[in-house]
Amino acid sequence: MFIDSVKFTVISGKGGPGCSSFRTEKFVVKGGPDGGDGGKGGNIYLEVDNNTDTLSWYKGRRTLRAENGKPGMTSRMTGKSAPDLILRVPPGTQVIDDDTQEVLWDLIDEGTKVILSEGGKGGMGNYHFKNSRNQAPTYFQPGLPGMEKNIRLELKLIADVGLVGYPNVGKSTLISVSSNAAPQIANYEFTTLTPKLGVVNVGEYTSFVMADIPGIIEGASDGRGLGLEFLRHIERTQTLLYMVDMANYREMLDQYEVLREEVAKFSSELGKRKFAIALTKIDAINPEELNTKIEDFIKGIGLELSNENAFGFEKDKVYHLQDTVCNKFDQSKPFFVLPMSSVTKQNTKSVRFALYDLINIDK
Ligand SMILES: Nc1nc2c(ncn2[C@@H]2O[C@H](COP(=O)(O)OP(=O)(O)OP(=O)(O)O)[C@@H](O)[C@H]2O)c(=O)[nH]1
Ligand SMILES: [Mg+2]
Repeated sequence: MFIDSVKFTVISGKGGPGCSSFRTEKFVVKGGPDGGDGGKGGNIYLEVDNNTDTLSWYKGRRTLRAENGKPGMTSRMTGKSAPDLILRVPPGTQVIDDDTQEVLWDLIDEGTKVILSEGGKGGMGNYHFKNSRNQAPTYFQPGLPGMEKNIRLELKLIADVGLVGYPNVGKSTLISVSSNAAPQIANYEFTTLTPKLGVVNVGEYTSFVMADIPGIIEGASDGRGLGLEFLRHIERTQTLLYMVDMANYREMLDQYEVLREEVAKFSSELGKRKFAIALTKIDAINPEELNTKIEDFIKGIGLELSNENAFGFEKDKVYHLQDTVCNKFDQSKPFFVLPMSSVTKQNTKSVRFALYDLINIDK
């Protein structure tokens, strides 16, 4: 599980001051006080909105203010109250008072709305202060100030897809080209030391969460390389994308078999999750050999090539796609085996759409 967290200060609106004025009309001598009340300052609310799934809107926003109420006016007219500021958060957001560390709310259900900070009341205008002793008060109340609070929002994200591959195969590069995450990328093994999450957009309104984790090598379950401890971070992901590097000194089939084995050793559950395979770095392969290499791999793991062109897979490259329309999805086999390159962006969009479909199979 990953935690996304943002901090900011909320300041609700100030109440508008009351007005001090006297009625002035033709033929009315000494019209009494008639200054109206100030309007209320804007409240600040948090509301759960299922259409958002990140806190990224809040990044870089230090202070969020609601507007102030408008001052009262003559003729006992009340000033306009300020509109409320409604901040949308994804379900699962925890709201914490950053000064006391107290958890204020766990916001789970769509539509739940809580008030973070109430706007100041408007001040009363001078007409309220008229009495038998003082028929012409000039006194009016200022509006009450808004409330300031330091807030921290935390969102516990569970990844939908975990990337699994040997070191240096391009896992971090894929997440960087398909999501908002900006992980470290370098041409050496074990660049990624801690898991990172990215939100991958699919079309305009849907997205899923992808987790980049450190590379796995043979013997990882015995502690080689960085071990397998970090696989805990993707223990709850529904799907895995195995990334096999076509340009690696390690044989493609070996990479794949070792990865599957190591993951299963870590957790037989995780080893049985829905999965797919990306063959990476196709730009680094001689185009004449490319299709033969892919074919050999697909056949090598006991699958066949496909020819229906779903998800806009690039036509000149062979691939495998499990037929889930006529047949029931077989979870022990990959949903797709797709060649791609993050550098030339070949098939990267297709990978996003196909993964989104994989996540939603049987949902
Ligand atoms: N030619 C080519 N190089 C790529 C591609 N994707 C990534 N690379 C390069 O491969 C190297 C490793 O990329 P990373 O994304 O850091 O690999 P990783 O799998 O996250 O590696 P670790 O974090 O060490 O496990 C970098 O030099 C990338 O620029 C690709 O599609 N084509
Ligand atoms: Mg990496």
